[in-house]
Amino acid sequence: MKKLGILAGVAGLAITTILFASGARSADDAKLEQLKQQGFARVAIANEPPYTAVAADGKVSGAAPDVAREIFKRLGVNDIVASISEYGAMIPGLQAGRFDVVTAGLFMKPERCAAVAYSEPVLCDAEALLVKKGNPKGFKSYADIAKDTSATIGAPGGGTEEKLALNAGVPRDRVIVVPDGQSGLKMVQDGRIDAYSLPVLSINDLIKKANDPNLEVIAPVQGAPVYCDGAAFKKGDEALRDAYDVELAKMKKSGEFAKIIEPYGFSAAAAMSTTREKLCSAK
Ligand code: 6CS
Repeated sequence: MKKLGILAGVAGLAITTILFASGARSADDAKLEQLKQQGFARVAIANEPPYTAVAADGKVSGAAPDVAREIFKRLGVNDIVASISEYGAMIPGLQAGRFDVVTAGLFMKPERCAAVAYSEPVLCDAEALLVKKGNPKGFKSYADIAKDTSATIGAPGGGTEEKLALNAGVPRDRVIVVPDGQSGLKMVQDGRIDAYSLPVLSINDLIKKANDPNLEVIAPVQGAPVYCDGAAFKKGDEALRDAYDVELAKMKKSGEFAKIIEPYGFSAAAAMSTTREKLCSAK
């Protein structure tokens, strides 16, 4: 996957140079033209169902890549090629040119909006905690975890839940970076952490598959906002982002957007009830 990414990057550079030399396109269209010539868009995902998923045979699915695949097809880019990344590495990877876009449920927040060019909203969700059955420590919020000096919480590195826990006052040494959902589940089952936090739909997917009667979901986490993601493009690729938004808006209007994301449990109405502008200016 990595080698393909490097080859694609070199090919992309060559194509962009030819397009500029031919004067065929403005800088704005060059990126989309490059992706068309390349034949695919390199997307960053986390492999966190139902947002993103990679099957044993390598097939990529999940609400975010499925929306992206359909939109890129409409833009003349035939496919997507996915690389799995930790949330905290997605924006640096995008800025370094390792991905063309992040389609992973990377929630819009002001600090991220300053670093990337987000599309309009796609997937919205609240936050949840996975705990032992009976919620023995009575957690309802990140502040509850902060108050209990013996409590530990697991969360994705560079992820929203890690930030929420730290901002609620949980000390750094009690916020444990967990690489993926399966690890977080196991750590709660083994009592190595008291809670594991992901968005509601991700935790629900984990607990359904675990089929373990000794686990419980606390959702929504009190005091935590409902977030929405968007496809995240590199600053400078706003023309590509705008072209993406045109197709996204058409799909929202026609009902095709709902047809893709709602079987995964997401609400099209929630994404259509807000905007990038509102989400990027949220306090
Ligand atoms: O945007 C984020 O940081 C969070 N989004 C998802 C879909 N899962 C966890 C991650 O922390």
